[in-house]
Amino acid sequence: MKEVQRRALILAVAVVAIVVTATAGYIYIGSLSPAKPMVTLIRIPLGSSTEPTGFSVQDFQANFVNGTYAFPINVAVTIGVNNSIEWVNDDTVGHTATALVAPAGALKFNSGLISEGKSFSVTLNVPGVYKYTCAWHNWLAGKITVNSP
Ligand SMILES: [Cu+2]
Repeated sequence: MKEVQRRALILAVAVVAIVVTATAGYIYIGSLSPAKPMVTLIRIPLGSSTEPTGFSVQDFQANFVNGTYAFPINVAVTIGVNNSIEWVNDDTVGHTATALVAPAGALKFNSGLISEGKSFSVTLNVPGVYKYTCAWHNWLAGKITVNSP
């Protein structure tokens, strides 16, 4: 083998070794950082405190929990287990995210008052259906489905 060919071969082997090492290192370092939980945002729009036409608090109180509630639930999200919901209050008055329905074994979350511009988040560890409302404005209701792993 000529000297030039020999040097070219050594160089090629060195380049391959560097690329393989860098790639393996990158994959290894990536595996060290745990998967970040997904966060689903629910924004509470400006003007949400105004009661919409057609809303009936009697209908809400009688039927929301048991499932025959006639008023539309505008927020419906589906997430994976151990993922989070974050409510952001874009309104000028405070609201809450108060669970009235939760799967067996799950805590019913309750944000307390989320002031203007503030947010509240909850991580849901039990699969199933959650239904929540604003304690002050019951038309601000939503349904969260947490899928089984
Ligand atoms: Cu409210």
